[in-house]
This record gives sequence, C-alpha cells and structure tokens, in this order.
Amino acid sequence: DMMCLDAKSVTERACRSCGGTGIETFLEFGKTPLADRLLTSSDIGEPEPIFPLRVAFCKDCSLVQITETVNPIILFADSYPYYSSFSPALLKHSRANALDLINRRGLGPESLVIELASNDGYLLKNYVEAGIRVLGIDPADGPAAAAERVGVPTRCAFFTRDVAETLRAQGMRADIIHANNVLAHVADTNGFVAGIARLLKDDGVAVIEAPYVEPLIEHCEFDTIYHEHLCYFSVTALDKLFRRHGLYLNEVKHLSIHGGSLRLYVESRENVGATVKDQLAHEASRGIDAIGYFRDFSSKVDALKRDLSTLLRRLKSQGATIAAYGAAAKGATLINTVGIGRDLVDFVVDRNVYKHNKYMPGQRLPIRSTEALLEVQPDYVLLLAWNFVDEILDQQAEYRARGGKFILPVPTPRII
Ligand code: JHZ
Ligand code: ZN
Repeated sequence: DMMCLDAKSVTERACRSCGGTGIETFLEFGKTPLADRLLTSSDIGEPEPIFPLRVAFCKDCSLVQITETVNPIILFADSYPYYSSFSPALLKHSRANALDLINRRGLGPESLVIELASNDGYLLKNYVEAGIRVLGIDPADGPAAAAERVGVPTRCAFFTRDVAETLRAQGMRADIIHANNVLAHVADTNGFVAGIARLLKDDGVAVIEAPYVEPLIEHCEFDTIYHEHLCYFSVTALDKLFRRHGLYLNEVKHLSIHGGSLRLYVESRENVGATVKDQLAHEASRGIDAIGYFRDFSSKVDALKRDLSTLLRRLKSQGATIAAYGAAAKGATLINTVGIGRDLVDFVVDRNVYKHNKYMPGQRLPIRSTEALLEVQPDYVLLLAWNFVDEILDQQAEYRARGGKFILPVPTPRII
C-alpha cells in the first residue's frame, strides 16, 4: 500500500510481502503508544498518539506481521532516540562482522560498502579504518549527524527503490550491502528488497540481520513487538521474499543478539547452502510455516503478563522499591501491555544520554542515568533490556554486591 503522506497510519488488508489476503490475526494488544516516542516534560500534559497493535500470519507466504503501518516519518525521522553505539557488545559484534567480510571477500580501497540504516556509523567506521569506501543511508538526523562526526559519509534519507536507482545512475554498485535491524522496519518491504537487488554488484553480497521469529515465540519475547517492527521473519518467508526480486538466500547464521537473530547472506546468483536448506526443513518440521504454530502464543503472553504483574505487586506490597533498567523500545511494550506504572516502578535508567530526563511512552516513567541505581539503591531492578543481560549484570556488579537484585521478565519472570 502506498501511504498518503499525511495519514498517521493505515491498516493493511493484505500481506506486506506477497500481497495475499489470507492473513489471520493471532495476537491482539489493543492500542498502544509508539515505543520510541519518549516524552519531554512539555509533552506530559498532552494526549499521546496510540495505534492498534495486532499480529497476523500470512497463509500464503508464512510471514508474521503487524497489520498497522504507522507513517515512517512519525516513527523514525523526528528525534529518533536510538543510537547503536551505546552497547559495547553490539560494537564488538559489528566489528567482528566487518573484519570477517573484509577477509572473506578480499575487500580493498576499490571496494564499496553501503549500509542501509547506518545509524551513528557504529558498523561502517570499521571499514573506514581499513581504508574501504563506504556510504551510510539513514533517515534519522541525530544518528546520521553522529556518523558524519566519526568519519562515515551518510545520506539522511529513507532507502527506497528510487534511492537505489539514483545511486546506481551515479555509478555506485556495492560489494557489500549491510542492512541490520531494518528490513522488518520498512513499510515498502518489496521496494526495499528491489532496491538492494539494483544496488548490489553482480558478485556482491547483502548481509542482513533481523530478529528471528522462532525465539520470539519459544522464549515469549512478546515485548519485541511494537509499531516499528512490521515483520517477524522466518527463513521460509524470507526465502520467498528475496526470490521475488531475483535474489537468493544462500547462507544463514544464528546470532544471539536481540534475543535471537538471523544473519542472512543474499546474492543474485543462486547457490543455496546447507545452512539454509536445513533451516527450511527445520521450520517445516516445527510447523513454523503454518498458523497452528502461533495459535497458543496469545495465551502464553497473557500468562507471562499476569505472572510479572503478580510478582511486582507482591514485592511492592512487601515494601520493596523497584526501578527498571533500559529505556528500550521493547520496554515500552512491556510496561504498557502489562500495566507497569509509577505505582510499581519509580524510574528507569539508561546509558543513552539522549534519553535522560525524558519519560517512557504511555506509563510515563522518568528516565535517569545509570548512576541513579547506586544513589537510590532500589531493592529490585526490572531488566527491560534483557537482551543485554550479561553485559548489564557485569556493569552493575556494585549495585548487586550491595544487595540489589534484578528481575528478568522473559521467558518467565524471575529474580536473579
Ligand atoms: P535495545 C532497538 O530496540 C531499536 P530496543 C530498534 N527498534 C530495533 O529494531 C531493535 O533495537 C533491534 C540501553 N543500554 O538496543 C540502550 C544501557 O543503558 O535492546 C538502550 O536504550 N546500558 C531499531 O530499544 C536500551 O538499553 C547498557 O549497558 O528495544 C537497549 O535497547 C546497554 C547494553 C544498553 O533495543
Ligand atoms: Zn504473504
């Protein structure tokens, strides 16, 4: 669907990938606020925009997707607070990926690496260091400006098929196209993939990372569902999507990042390796290519929400103080679908300075620096950024040594 520019959102009637009309809803959150739209103190008096959040399965191509498309300008262009470089683990993961590709592909000064949704340059700066030409493309002006400051040339734009045509007309073809945590975010899924096909050299490779739908379901990571994430991919659905545009998913790797992700190696030459064949067979045997696999997810989510709410209320009734860690987008889904307000959690801490002195959407929990944990020493900290649990527990050794405890919300609420 082409979105009318001033429409705030549209409800899709057909599949985002194949256009089929056999999409069936299996999870319903009602209306929720936008997960990355942090509030300033002047927003506090105003009503917040809320949009339906509903998850559906396409019987034709197996794609899991939400049915509401919020205007991307509202979601990403205006004061987007997400900066990749606040996580040392992510930086390490990204650097290893770049060095591996430089090696495997024999990249040099003649090569060109393009990243779609290059954010603050967290990945491309590794290629710049190695003397390789790069171009970043990202619509969020704050992160794009930060990228320029670290020497990563960046166009502040949404990547589309038209942008790909323009770059190609300027003589640009990429040896590597990176697209991490963006394929699920784009409203024009097919246009984005068609753009990749146009911009890739004949022997180039697109290296794409996206959260994987299987751990989302198996570990009840329902909080990773929010309006920015339009799709929740299986290899089955991805394979069909790429083939539609003359691209082939030839290799796949499993990554632990973001609760379980896939790294996809996509080329214009068909050379499907064992990793992909095995994963397709696995999904067929688990039934991930059919609606049945998703039918009881809703009741699992309800049980988790109930258990977490009960746990927090019990601790509170025993006189405990509770804070939260990570003003993450997924944290917004969690607090707004479970109903975790100021009566339960006093504040949220985060290392991202752009989030400080703002408020979480919906429940309006105030966001402070991580130092607040040692200043206040709350009895418990609800870990909203559970995907970085190891890193954050290490970093908070002092808080824990003084008796502070963390609460993990998923896969089942528990105190650690
Ligand atoms: P984090 C983001 O989602 C944004 P979010 C986006 N929607 C997406 O697709 C996914 O990632 C994949 C902070 N932090 O990255 C930083 C600390 O304070 O898990 C973040 O605010 N201290 C594009 O927002 C938040 O926690 C730390 O030590 O759900 C984590 O958010 C670390 C490691 C992080 O994802
Ligand atoms: Zn479909």
